[in-house]
Amino acid sequence: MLNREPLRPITDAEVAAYDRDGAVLLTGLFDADWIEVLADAVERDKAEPGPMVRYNTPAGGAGGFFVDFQLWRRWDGARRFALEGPGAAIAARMMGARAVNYYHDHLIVKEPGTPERTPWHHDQPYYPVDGWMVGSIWLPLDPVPKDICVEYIAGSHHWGRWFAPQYFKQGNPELRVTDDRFEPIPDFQAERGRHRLLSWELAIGDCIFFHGLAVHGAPGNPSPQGRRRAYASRWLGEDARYGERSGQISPPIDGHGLRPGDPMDCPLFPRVWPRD
Ligand SMILES: O=C(O)CCC(=O)C(=O)O
Repeated sequence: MLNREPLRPITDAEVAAYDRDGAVLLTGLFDADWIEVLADAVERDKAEPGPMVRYNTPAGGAGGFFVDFQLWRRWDGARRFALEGPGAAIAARMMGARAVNYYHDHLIVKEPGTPERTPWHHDQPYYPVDGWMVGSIWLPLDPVPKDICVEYIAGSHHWGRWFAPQYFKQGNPELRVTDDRFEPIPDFQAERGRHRLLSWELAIGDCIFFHGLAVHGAPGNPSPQGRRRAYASRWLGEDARYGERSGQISPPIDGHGLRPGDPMDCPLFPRVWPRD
């Protein structure tokens, strides 16, 4: 069953944990049929990637760290997920939003044997988006043991800091995008012992909801068994505005026609909540 609403109510305690920590595990919200539908879109995309694809494993390297965006614009299952799935209701509830627009999707696959980490970062500095209601659903398409789950620094979304974005590929070159708020990102891997880190084991149908300013990073997937396919979707509440940026935003979505200060509402970022 492709559920349109979450399979169970989201509790006040889960919303409070999100507000406090910036990331929370939400168990059992998606029917397994959604995972199959998305997995089909993912396999199609891997065979025929989009124009923003990134291969983050060096040529000839073990495993494969594959990243792509905007599957929902090309593959029917991902489109249905964005427009008809329970994500809109989840995002509205978690962000306390009256209205939600779909921003984009971000596929992150780590094939078995992938050593590369996802570097520490937070998402909103990559986007030309200002506002507080910026949230993601990180939905794995494979069961995720805790030791390869994304890790979040609890409370980091409240720091009021914006770290300069970096590419995920080896060496982590910075994107050439500027904003007065940006500062170089500290070496959170070296100082991980100084923070409260959150990560979980996830079963099929579970997801993590996290804030656009929550600092996170992820281990590789070094085990020879088990893929780690994650379908992340980005959702914006009514306070999100198109922000002035110069340089390389990511993903580089253009053709929307928005100007600085505009609500993030247009056919490329469609209104998905409330439902018609
Ligand atoms: O899945 C990962 O390795 C990282 C996910 C991530 O960085 C994101 O969804 O923003």
